[in-house]
Amino acid sequence: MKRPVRIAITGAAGSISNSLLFRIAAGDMFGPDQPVILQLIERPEAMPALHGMAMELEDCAFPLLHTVRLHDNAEAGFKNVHYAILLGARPRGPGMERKDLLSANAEIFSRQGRALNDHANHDVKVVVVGNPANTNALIASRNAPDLSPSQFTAMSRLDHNRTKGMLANHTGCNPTDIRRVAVWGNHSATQYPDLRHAETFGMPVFPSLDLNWVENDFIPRVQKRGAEVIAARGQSSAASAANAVIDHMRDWALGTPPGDFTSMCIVSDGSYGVAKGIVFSFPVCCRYGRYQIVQNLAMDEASLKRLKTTEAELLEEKAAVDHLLPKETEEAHNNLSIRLRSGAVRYAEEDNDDDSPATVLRTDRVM
Ligand code: NAX
Repeated sequence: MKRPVRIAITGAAGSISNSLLFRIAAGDMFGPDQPVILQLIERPEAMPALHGMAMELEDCAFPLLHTVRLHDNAEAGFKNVHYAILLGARPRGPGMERKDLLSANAEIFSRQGRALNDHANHDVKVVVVGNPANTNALIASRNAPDLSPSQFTAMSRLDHNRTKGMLANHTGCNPTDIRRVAVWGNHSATQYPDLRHAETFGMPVFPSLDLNWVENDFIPRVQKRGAEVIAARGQSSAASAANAVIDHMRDWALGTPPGDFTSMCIVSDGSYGVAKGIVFSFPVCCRYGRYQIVQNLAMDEASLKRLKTTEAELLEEKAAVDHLLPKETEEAHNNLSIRLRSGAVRYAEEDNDDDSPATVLRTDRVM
């Protein structure tokens, strides 16, 4: 059995987390031989609900769950973590303008970026899920001068999985028979779900698809799937979002399947002509805990136009928060060569404050 890894989760009493925590503790993220320490972070007013979730975790008696700690602040919650999953964000309130939403979140994510910089493991891998996820990830990354921008990602995996699911449904294939779908751009209605490189059973599928279905049915449906789910169930996607977080982190840490790629929102290095310094979803391959953008995919004019549309939206979001982005990290974000400093995961350091009141489950298991 391996030594445990530390995973921080913000917004841990929320809906996505309610599906996510139990799957992580069951071993779905990092495998059946990887024990986990969960460092759960919430707003002070949600701590009682979080305590209830910790009790339920304990009641599952998961063999891989080493310790659960509850925190009402990011600084303590990010201490020594190897992975950080940022779900908590300020939702859009009534009458709130887009720029108000961006600034409210800028406050949360700049603090969290600083806290990761100061307290997390130096190789921490971060995924931002809370919306607007791409720009929130950029804000966190820009506030972490000692970490590499390549350690910060935002989640487009739900969009990627939706793309695959809809293609599977349309063609009658099993999703495992589909490879090389991609999602480009912002996690918003401007995203571009791209089937042009997709394969079913190892053969290109695009030539056999009706272009009218792709352009007028499939693409808008993926782009607006979040709203479709809300309209149907009165709540936003939760279980599918949690599943996507599992897929995102697992592939980043353990690698994408040979011959396939996935989609991750990462700081752009200028590939495919995308502006540098924004967090943009690209097709990526992961190996040894690192990712690389898949290069040299043939892009037709219609695809490039869609990339420009979603890039314009991200540049606009960035402009709205630009005054909050520290200048000292601008250069590193505009001249990025994408590689992690190290793909190695260092395991949980011993620390001597495990008796703090934040620890609700301490098993002291021999692992
Ligand atoms: P919930 O409202 O159920 O839960 C959010 C939780 O975050 C709440 O418990 C709240 O107390 C907590 N929180 C807020 N600010 C915090 C802070 N500063 N520190 C710690 N905790 C904080 O939302 P849920 O359905 O779980 O969704 C979470 C986020 O994911 C939302 O922003 C949502 O828009 C976003 N989504 C992103 C998706 C993606 O693909 N990137 C898809 C699903 C989802 O819509």
